[in-house]
Amino acid sequence: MTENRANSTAPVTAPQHSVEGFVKEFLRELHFGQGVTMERASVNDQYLALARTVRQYLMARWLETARRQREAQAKSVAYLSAEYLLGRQLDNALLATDLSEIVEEGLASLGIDLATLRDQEVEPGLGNGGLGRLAACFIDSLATMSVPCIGYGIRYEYGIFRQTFVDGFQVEQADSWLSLGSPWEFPHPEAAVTVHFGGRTEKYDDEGVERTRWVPAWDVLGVPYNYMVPGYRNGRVNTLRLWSAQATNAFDLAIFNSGEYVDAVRAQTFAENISKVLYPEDSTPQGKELRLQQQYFFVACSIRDFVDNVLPADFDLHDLPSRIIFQLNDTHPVIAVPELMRVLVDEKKWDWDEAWAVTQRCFAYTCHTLLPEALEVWPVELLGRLLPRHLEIIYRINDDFLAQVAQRYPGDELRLRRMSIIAEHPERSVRMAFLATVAGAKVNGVAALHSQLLRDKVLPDFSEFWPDKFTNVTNGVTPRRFVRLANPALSELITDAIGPGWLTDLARLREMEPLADDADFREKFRAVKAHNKQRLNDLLQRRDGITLPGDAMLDVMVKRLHEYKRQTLKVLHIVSLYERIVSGELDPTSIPPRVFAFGAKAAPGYKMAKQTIALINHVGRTVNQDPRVKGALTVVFPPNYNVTLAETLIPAADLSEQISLAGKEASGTGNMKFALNGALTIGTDDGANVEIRELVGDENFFLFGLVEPEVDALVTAGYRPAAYYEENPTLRRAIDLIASGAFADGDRTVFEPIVSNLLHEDRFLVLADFQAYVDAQDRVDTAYQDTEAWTRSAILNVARTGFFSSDRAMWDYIDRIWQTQPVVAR
Ligand code: F58
Repeated sequence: MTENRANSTAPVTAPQHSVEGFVKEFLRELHFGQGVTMERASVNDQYLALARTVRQYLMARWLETARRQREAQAKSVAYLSAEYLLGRQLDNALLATDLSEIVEEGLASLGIDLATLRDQEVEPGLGNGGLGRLAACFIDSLATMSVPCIGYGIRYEYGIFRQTFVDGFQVEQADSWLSLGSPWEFPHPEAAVTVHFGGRTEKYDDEGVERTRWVPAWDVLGVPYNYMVPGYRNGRVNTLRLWSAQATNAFDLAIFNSGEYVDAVRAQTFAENISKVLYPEDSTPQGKELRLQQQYFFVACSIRDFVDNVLPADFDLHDLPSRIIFQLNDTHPVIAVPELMRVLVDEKKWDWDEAWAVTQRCFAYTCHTLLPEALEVWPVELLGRLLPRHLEIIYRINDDFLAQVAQRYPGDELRLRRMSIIAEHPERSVRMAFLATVAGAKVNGVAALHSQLLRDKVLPDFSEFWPDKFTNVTNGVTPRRFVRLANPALSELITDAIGPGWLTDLARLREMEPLADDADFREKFRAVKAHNKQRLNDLLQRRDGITLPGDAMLDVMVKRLHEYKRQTLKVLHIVSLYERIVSGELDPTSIPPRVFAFGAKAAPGYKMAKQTIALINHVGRTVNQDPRVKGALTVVFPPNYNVTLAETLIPAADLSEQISLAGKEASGTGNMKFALNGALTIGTDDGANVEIRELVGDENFFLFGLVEPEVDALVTAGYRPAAYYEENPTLRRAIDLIASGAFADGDRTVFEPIVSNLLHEDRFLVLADFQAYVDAQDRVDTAYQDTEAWTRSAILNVARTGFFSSDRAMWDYIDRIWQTQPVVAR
């Protein structure tokens, strides 16, 4: 008995860090976890057993991290994000535990190929693009830096759709990433929390104090699913907690008793829709009711979880700001602000001012956009119907805030209207970015230029009112996934040159700078690129039956399809080259052979974006089949661009396309990944491109296009795109070729909307930047022909972009916003 008790408190230990130790546990997982023998095991059985074995190696650290954190009572970051674009988990876990070699050898001894099992994993695509991937990079960095963090989000049953092409047009398919089992998650149905919706509020007398209570109409259970977030070989494993919606068991007895059993069940399962699917929108959020339900659902669960489960039972919530900072990843979680107020005022029965003082210190807000149409607003009617108490709270926050403004600017009615959290037109609605700004202790943009424009253009009244509230934290990416895992050959080269320290201190890449002048090193660097191109070729062959021509420049544009990102500009360049070769103006042997690679998903309801995808595919088909340009120009567009594909595509690239209209891309993070993997950028003065260029130097970056003030001036003066068409014969011929139906079997109607949009509207100034872009591309061609100079520039791009580690970004957040501390093992 005593012995048993002693055992029960013994520390959890990991399996032996050896080939034998691994094989033993792997077979146990196969036999007792999957219930199969080696002879009968499918690849999926083997993958699941492997994943569960690897996770055993992390378990002791995970439990220890939690224990240490409870003891230290340190301040935590609660990252609130509706999206986490995680990418595959297995490789990252192998890297964190330093198990790759052991596993490879152990599996081989059983006749299993690790690479095959790797490919079995379907990546959790619980995000749309940059914003979701940023969240994943941030939690990786915090774990690696031993900073207490809990990521909160939604466990969508269906992540971002799987993209297929039918006749070159995008067709979406459901992403059932859970269908073969998800070995990385730990469900805790016993810890489910209840979330309420709808109904009404009522006043009541609470011992002489008038209080409000919410009488909701329906509810739903939030079941937490925990995921390990391992730090890089530092013994720390943080937690990502994603919420899944489940029906409560409180069936409506009235319906039940009337014999309508099926209706009663249906009404309940309705609630489960909340975490069913990720909205596949990029940049333009639709004001859909289900979306607001998702937002409230996950933040209500998260606040309840933190207050009731993470904090000790006797914790005095007045000290909340010393224990937590809720970082709002864009406006999607902003409803957390009135929710915390509701908990403090209605449930804990605090005074309003007391609650507001605490709430204001618990939140900080990151804005990820500059597009006005991307700023979330919720109609008052909808918010009031779904969350009546929260609407009242928002009104009160607004009243108090406007009173403050009125005091500072007496009689300035217009200012009050501009700054009100409630917009009156076109319909009465809540401006979530304003609410976040009023409630947040800090507001940050995601690149230097973006933060400046955020202050000057998006929230000028607020930055005047609270100049110190605004700050910048330039985005970053995790070097573990996007250099070490994605580019093992480059990683080895770097480590051979400067030692292994760079992986957790990326600024040390600077030490490589002198090697740019070392011919031997350049040779090795080129060998790495060639190897990565071969690896990409193998993948595309297997995946899509695409073959890349050997020895061509690889020019890559991968990101969501959006007009402001200007994939159309890239297409016009390709069409123009094609036209000039076919018409005899350009000798195809005078330019280096190029592969133009695209990867992009379009929001399913975004017509112009879907048309652009079709245009790229149709241009590709024509160009690739035409013997006159064979070898010189190749267009490839593998479907379903995702994190997994990025990890093979980016390391192979020579040229990175970052060509958004100046002042529109908040930051970009793909741009950082390319530079860190030795691609040169052709880009506008936009987002983090500005900082990349400053760091790598003008001579190692192909800058083109209007700068933001010029864009502003041109638009104000009245932009007329047709003028560029009329005056530039090269541009005219390219557009005419598209208009002629040359890429649509002679059908002039297919791409007419794109052509007419370019000529008559062109919101993102594609035509205005066309010539500058073509000129910059000519400079690229010339530069690429000097192999040694190009390689030198590529190496300098790697050496000088260590700043873009998400570790650095996290230090900046800690320093400028969070004021948290790492918790290190004793
Ligand atoms: C992106 N935003 C920015 N939004 O466009 C990009 O410049 C930046 O680098 C990145 O955030 C990280 O800061 C973005 O990805 C979305 O995907 C939202 C999804 C939900 C609907 C609204 C857009």
